[in-house]
Amino acid sequence: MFTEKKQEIFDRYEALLAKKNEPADFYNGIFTRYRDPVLTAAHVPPFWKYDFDEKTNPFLMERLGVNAVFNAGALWRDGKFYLVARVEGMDRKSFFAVAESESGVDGFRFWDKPVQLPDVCAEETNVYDMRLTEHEDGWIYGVFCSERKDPASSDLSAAIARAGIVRTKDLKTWERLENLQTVSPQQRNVVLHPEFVDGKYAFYTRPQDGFIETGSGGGVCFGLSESIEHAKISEEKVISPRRYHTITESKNGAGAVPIKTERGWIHIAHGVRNTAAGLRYVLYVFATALDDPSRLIASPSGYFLAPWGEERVGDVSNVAFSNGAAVTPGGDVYLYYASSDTRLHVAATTVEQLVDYTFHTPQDPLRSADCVKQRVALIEKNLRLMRGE
Ligand code: M1P
Repeated sequence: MFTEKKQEIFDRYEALLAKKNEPADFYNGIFTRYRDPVLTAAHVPPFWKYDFDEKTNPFLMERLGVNAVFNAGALWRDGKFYLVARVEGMDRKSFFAVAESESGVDGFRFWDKPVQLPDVCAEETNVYDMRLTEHEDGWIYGVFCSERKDPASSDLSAAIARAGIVRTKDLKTWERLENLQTVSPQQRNVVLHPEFVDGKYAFYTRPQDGFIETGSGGGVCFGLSESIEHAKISEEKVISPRRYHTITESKNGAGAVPIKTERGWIHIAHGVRNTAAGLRYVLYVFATALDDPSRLIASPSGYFLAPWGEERVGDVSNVAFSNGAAVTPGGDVYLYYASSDTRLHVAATTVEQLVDYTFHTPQDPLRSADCVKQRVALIEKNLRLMRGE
């Protein structure tokens, strides 16, 4: 019974990993969605969860269950796709684990052991959402959220979020650097720019007054640091502001490492608005200038990707979130996005499509009256075309 059950567990796991993914029944001309998530809790190797010793686990129970696999940093290297995913145990603590695939849309297999970051701070309680930056200095950096309880508050849910920084050459050996210091008391969704700017390390930050609320934080910011080993930003300039009655009204945050194109740096970020049913997270796009990555040059209107169908439901429902995209030398882009803090999906597009979307989608005119004028102009143009005029 024990042996058969164990075999069944491994057979089911291998069948899941061998399952081919297919494009979903969805079209918008901007990206291709895929039918199945690329990583879920079921993709975690069984030997991370069960004790396979019949003497100590006669009922073959999961001893250390996994709740969810989601928000992943991404890289394409030497013909393979690598994800550093956020794996959340049933104990609510997250850790990082590397999964690799040949195709980028299916077959993601976790390496035998999760990442064990250097443990440098006893107060650090949770780590999550690593952005992977292949920097021109030759290192791969991982910038992630390092969270601890707020010692100044008696509220048990009061926490402090900071940006932790690690670096590696092979995703196996990780060196921990000092946490990023900024003027803002809290930081989440920090991304390292892949190139030096004015000879300095450049970061996208998201200042926030509290753990959940960004408060006076005006949006996604840009700041420079002389050093990466002792990263410190003394000035943060808003480059993608939050705006009233848009998808970024409550907050926003940088997502994937910006993609360099001939027209500018393309950023895929997230925007959050509040609703009677709670926060709604969607992905949106903006571009900054090649000669000055802090200068906004394009802001297509509205969201790029929102939770769709079953993606809308999960531990934190109505959330689409991304912290990683892999770009191949041929210009294919695989955007990894999580749905509802529960599982990870892929949306495939190309640099060419992203450039077209970013620079030819009209801007949000910010008022209903102007939005309807914008739409009527499109309708009239199409009606003329359809009439053959
Ligand atoms: O629960 C949704 C997301 O919430 C946070 O994002 P933000 O800091 O913008 O609110 C992150 O903790 C993220 O992990 C999570 O997916």
